[in-house]
Amino acid sequence: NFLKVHLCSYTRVIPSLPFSESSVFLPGVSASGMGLRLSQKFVFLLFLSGLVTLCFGALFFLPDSVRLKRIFLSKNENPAVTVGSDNELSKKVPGDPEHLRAGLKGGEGANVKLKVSRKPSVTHGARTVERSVGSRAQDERSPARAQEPAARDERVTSAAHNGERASAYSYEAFKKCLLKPALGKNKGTPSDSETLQRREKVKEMMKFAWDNYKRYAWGQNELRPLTRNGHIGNMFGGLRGASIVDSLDTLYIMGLMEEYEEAKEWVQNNLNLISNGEASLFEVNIRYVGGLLSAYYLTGAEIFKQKVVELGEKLLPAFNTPTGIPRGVINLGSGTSWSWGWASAGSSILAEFGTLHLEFLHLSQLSGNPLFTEKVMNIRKLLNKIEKPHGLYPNFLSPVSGNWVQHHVSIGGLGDSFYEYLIKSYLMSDKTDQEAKKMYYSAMEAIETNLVQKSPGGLTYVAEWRGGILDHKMGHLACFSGGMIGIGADDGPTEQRQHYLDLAAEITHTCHESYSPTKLGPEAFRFDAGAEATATRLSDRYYILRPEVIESYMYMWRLTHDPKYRQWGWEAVEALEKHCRVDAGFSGIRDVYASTVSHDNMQQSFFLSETLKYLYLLFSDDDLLPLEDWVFNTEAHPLPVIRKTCLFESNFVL
Ligand code: DMJ
Repeated sequence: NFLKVHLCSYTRVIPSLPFSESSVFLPGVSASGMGLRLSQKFVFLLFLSGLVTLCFGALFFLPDSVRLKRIFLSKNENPAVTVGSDNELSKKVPGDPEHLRAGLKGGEGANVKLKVSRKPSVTHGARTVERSVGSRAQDERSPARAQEPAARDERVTSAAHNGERASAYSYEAFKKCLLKPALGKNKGTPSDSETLQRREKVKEMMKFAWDNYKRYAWGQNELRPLTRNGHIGNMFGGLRGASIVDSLDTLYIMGLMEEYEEAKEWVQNNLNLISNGEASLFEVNIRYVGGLLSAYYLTGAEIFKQKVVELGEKLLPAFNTPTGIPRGVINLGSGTSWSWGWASAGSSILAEFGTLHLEFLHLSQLSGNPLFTEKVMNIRKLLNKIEKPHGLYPNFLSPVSGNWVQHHVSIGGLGDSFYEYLIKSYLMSDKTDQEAKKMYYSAMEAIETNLVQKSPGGLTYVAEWRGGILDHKMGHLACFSGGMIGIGADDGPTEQRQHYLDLAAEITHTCHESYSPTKLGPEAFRFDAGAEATATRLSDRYYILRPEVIESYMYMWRLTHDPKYRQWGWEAVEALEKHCRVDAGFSGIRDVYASTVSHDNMQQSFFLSETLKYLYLLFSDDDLLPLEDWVFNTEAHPLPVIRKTCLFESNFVL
């Protein structure tokens, strides 16, 4: 009994051992073990060592959360498989063929079921998240996936280190490295009166949305315009003021200076980063980190830099996984992280861990701490090396094994901004990041070969791919791809440049086609069973003030100056005014095909950050945030191109 209980002390293991109680004791041997013959002692020791080996081996099959496993195995777990970070650059990549053989093989053949909810909700409608209405990520998470906060890298919080390096950062040097003034010669004021009037209208919409948020929901995350109260939600881990942080740069660009000052003051006095809630790493990064970074770069106000570096450090523990691929949810206080409960087999989501690169590079830039860059370069390295089915990147990857978990590929929800960040990483590096460039154009080639389709009515669209089978649908989220393919056209292979620009225009046209008859578009539209860019399911007909179609109009306008894009943008302004403006703000609508509008009572923060900003830029001259100097993160926060040589010459310490 002693042997059974103490050598194999984890009770769940005992019943599964291949020994019966009597077989623990050898025949002819007294229980005390005294007076044994030498051969009996040898057999006994042999048996004992076999038992110990068996118990140790069994540890590998225990869930990660079992304390015994963490005690015995945790020390080796992280360093052994983290690629390229914390001096582990030379270690083995879990995605290489050797690991693929040993690891959890995912894909079509794997016995894993996709649990992603297809219900509409997405109150914080990220491109990456499809989840059921009102679901709480922390309720859905699988408890077995809970991770202990791994030991914090001492470089993370070393104030002395950051202080010393950060003080070397010179805002003045940065400004000298811009090719043009950020706000243009005349703040982008267009010369023709009609465009100017349209721009003024958009500015008025921003002021209206802001004033109502301020009046009814100040300090909370979003405004509920029908009930005239605030919404906090569960995406930001106890952080507040999402609409404020998301609006800083829009207010500043539009010259709403009083409002900008109020927002800045709130950040200074009320943005409390000491929070213990569970946050979406992706959402906090794109809205808060992105919002604070661009506010800093546009204004030079130190408070934004200070806050963003502090917040960035709180996100780092999410990367403490066997592969360094972060999990989707993090407790900002304890650093504990989880995978989303709805994500297939505890996987991380491509568009979530693939949408950190731009912000994290800037965090290193501002703090002087290379750790941020190392973390995202590690993700890049793994993705670059892993085998890709038909050259495509599936949406689910295990942060433990580094293998794909499901072969669902989409340029819309769950995949989208990963592709966006590849081309934007290249552009933001002053076109020096050749790896990002190569990965982007190879991914584009695979997408064109496998996903891009022409409908019977002649519309070009990007279908979704489920283990080789096409789903002929496009999400509203996927409509950002018109703009993305457009900005990437010029740097593609010479013979492909015009082709990419044409493809961008065709996709943007298709997305415009989906905007009817209200002139607002559904969440998803189909191209089968006679459908041509229309939603066939009632549950796909909602519009939550999303920006993606307008985002593509803005880029296509800048690239082609075809007046139709401004015209289409104006149609959207009129439709927003007609269907989404209510007495106390703007609201999403439940059915874009209904003659009587039903509102969803939510003014999303991305409406202020993206939809209205892209509209404003569409009606501005191109020198307002010129694309030679700025890339927009996926929440439309402008981040400057990093010109290393120039910064170095201007005495900026990298
Ligand atoms: C925004 O938060 C970002 O654009 C994100 O990448 C996807 N979805 C929303 C807007 O639709």
